Amino acid sequence: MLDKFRFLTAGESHGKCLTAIIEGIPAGFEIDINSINEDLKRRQQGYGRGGRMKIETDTVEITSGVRFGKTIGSPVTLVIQNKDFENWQKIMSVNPEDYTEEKSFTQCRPGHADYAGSIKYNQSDLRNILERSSARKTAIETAVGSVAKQMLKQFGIICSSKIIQIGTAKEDFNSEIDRAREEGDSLGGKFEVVFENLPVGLGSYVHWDRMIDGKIAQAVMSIPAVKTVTIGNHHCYKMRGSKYHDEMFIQDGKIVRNSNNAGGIEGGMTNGEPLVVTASMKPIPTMPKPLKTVDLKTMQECQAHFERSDTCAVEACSVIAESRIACVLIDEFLIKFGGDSFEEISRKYCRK
Ligand code: EPS
Repeated sequence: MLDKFRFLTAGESHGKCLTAIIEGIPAGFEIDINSINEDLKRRQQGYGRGGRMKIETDTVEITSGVRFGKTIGSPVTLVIQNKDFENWQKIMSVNPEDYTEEKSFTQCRPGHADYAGSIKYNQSDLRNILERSSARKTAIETAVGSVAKQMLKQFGIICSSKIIQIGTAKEDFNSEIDRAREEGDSLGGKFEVVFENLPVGLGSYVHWDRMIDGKIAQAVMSIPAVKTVTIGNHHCYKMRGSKYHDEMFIQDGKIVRNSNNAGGIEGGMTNGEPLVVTASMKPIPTMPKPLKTVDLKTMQECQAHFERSDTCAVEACSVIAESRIACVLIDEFLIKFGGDSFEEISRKYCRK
């Protein structure tokens, strides 16, 4: 989907490490590792996170593409070590001699990738599905997006996010999460991400796959557990046109609006107003109080597999969404103002 800012990630949840190679970052961009690590820390936090987050202290290592804090135009490689690998070395070994049936499982978790994944990839051990479908991989995706955010920031584009609702709670989120945890259950929720100071005209209306709202929706919807994505006012379907559309006025020689129901996008393009994206996350499917399911080996009804899980990860999800959206925005930014170096892009951007 991305054209100028492209990346691939690799790594299993309990494997040695998570890796990303980003291609297309022009030379001369300042990359601050501390700022990436700060985002990784934010992704690990939030009330309701589980045991794994007590083990990991996610930090990134940059192994290519940067010298003395600035990109040099070559691919940038990011690596996050999985501390938990120490406890899974034999189970996650690449060596066939280390094979053991211990830790394999066949009781699929409804709501997770286990069932469809096992059929698609012809795997009887559901660990082979769990390991990559786990939301653990969002750690390295957050790191990639953090680089994108830093690039956007160098042009004054900044982002923020907040939780709107956890389960049915609009205020006292923590007690809602405590109750779910005590009952061995899980919770989803809703969050909002805002990007400000975007230039007019990122994206396009000329083809369906160039509409930036479509790209953002794909980027956010593909975060594990996200089920809805909205841009702007989600009550649009029941509003009259006269109330929904954001009227335009002139103030001090500039075009201004008194509302932003469009959420910063009109005609598949940014319109200069803040980009406002809301998304909802379903409850996490891995639960201490397991759901009824089927053991794919015995074909008997049983209880779903459980090792450990988070009760709620909506706060983490909002940080991941910031990153995903940043990747789309920097890609569009480079399509419009791209060049081989930061200086070249800055010149184009100033002339906009
Ligand atoms: C996660 C790491 C995982 C889970 C969680 C997210 O670690 P582990 O499987 O070792 O507990 O805590 O992922 C899921 C619950 C899931 O179903 O995908 C992380 O780093 O965010």
